Amino acid sequence: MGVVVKDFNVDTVTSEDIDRLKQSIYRDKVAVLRNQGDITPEQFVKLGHMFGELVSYHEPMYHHPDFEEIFVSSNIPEDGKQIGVPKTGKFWHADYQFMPQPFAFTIFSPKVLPPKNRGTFFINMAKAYEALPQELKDAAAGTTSSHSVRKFFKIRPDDVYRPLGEIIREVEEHTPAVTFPTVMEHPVTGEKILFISEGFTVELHGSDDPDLLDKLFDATGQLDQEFAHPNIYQHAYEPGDIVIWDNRTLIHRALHTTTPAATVSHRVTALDGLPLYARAL
Ligand code: 7UC
Ligand code: FE
Repeated sequence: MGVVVKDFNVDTVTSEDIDRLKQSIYRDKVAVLRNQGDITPEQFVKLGHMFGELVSYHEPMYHHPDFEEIFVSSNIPEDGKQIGVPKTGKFWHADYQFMPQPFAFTIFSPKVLPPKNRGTFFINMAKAYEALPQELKDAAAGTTSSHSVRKFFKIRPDDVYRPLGEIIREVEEHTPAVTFPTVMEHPVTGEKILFISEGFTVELHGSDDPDLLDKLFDATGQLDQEFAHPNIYQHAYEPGDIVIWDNRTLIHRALHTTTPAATVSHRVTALDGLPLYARAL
């Protein structure tokens, strides 16, 4: 899946190049920029800005100490201090699916790769929709789904000794669940996307089948604990890769490492000025 770019240089790339790259990501869903191992955090932010308006993560504990636009996932402390958050994204999701404006592009830069199990699982939810049996397509049509961060909101250092009820209330107040059409049309490609994920989608409205959401998770491969479902694509990283994907169409899940090997990654996330979807289906 996707395209590979071999001679990318953030300092010489033109806006026409970026436009072509964006179009190929809408179409092919993933682009890999090779040999970017020397990119600085500053250049990484610059790259992000070329794709659109960058959005900093709503919880500051994820921010890079010098660049708040960079979301840091790390399990190795620097000078005894935790930077970013460990073990992020180990569940099926689209980034910011629980927010009013989910991102158009996720730009991901693995910094320290574990020796084994380096990569991310993806499911293309346009293809997954296409592959559904007709009765599930019919059942999903015209329904809406709600998405929340509540199952995967990480306790912050300052939350120690706070009552859980108070934290839960705060999460619901700051990040109330959002509702989108269950099936939506991609604003660029016109594809039909099933916009649900097992990690963030908490409810489906407008169906008389209380099990419909679970049936959709199951049929699209999101309940497969062996990751053998034909919809699941395992993308492997090479050192120096930057991977950019269409966050409207792909859901993803961090790979489970069986050993607690060091892993560090940076990401920036961009809006593209287009609506999340062209129309509800
Ligand atoms: O800690 C995490 O796994 C972060 C997750 C709840 N949100 C990532 C995102 O961009 O939506
Ligand atoms: Fe993610």
